[in-house]
Amino acid sequence: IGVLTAAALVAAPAAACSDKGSGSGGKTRITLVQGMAGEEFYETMACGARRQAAAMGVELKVQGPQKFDPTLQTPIVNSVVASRPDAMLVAPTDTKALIAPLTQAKAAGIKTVLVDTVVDDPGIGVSRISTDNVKGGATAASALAARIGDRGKVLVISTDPGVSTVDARIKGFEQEIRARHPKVAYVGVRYSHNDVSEAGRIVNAALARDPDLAGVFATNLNSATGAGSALQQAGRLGKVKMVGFDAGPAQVRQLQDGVVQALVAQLPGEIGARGVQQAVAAVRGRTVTPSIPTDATVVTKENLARPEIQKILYRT
Ligand code: T6T
Repeated sequence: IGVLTAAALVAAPAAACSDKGSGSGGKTRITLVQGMAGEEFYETMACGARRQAAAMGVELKVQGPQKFDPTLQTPIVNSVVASRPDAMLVAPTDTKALIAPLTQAKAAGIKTVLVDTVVDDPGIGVSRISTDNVKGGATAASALAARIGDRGKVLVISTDPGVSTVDARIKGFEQEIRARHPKVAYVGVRYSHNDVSEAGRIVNAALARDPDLAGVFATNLNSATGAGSALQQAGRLGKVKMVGFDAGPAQVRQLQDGVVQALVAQLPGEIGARGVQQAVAAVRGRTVTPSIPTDATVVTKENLARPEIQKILYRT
């Protein structure tokens, strides 16, 4: 796990994403359906996609549900399909619930690229672009084990079962703990429904049940924000170590404040940019890459100031 640079991509530095649209003059029309609107991971992805679309002269629209919820995302996908773009970039919020609407998209001839998350139907998505989340989960496990002296109880906080990315992170975490950290006791996973307050309540309940809890792995932005705040409020800083996935502004603050000891940062801007490239290739009948893994990087208080790390922090 390191930092990947791709010369073919338009750089999307951590500065503000000013170009909010790529115009409507381009012939190829693409829509990005985010997992959730306004959330730093997906906004950074949108920014990368917008820049790439502008560079390639194609039109890009961005939409997303207010919550990470398949019942809210499905009608958005349906309305995008009804508007007949040439291609769609989609981050499905559930591995099963989004199969039907995405099958409709396919039947309508809309080229679909899956960005970040996937569905359980291999026939959906001409290309799938995402972090290697199993590897990312394993990386989180090693980072947490190292900070707790390789012993003690560890808890995982995730969003909901059926979200491909976080499920894969849990899998990688569990595999790594079982294979290489015999004195670390995995106490299991609790689901926050991607709600910050619920993640906090889970940590409080875990501390009451296991006062000797040694570590927490929070599998995404909201899980980490809530879990970190709860540890801070409980006065358990330094006693309970935490590793989070993703690197939004709240996570970076928690890292600086010593609430969190390490973050596994993804490259959402690159996922968005590559998504546009693949969508355009599919629409133009060019070679499409079915699966593109993007890299992840461990961010710590020690390496935070480095320019290559600053560059990958998520934008607001
Ligand atoms: O971790 C990302 C994304 O990869 C995941 O699929 C859902 O949660 C995030 O958007 C962060 O909150």
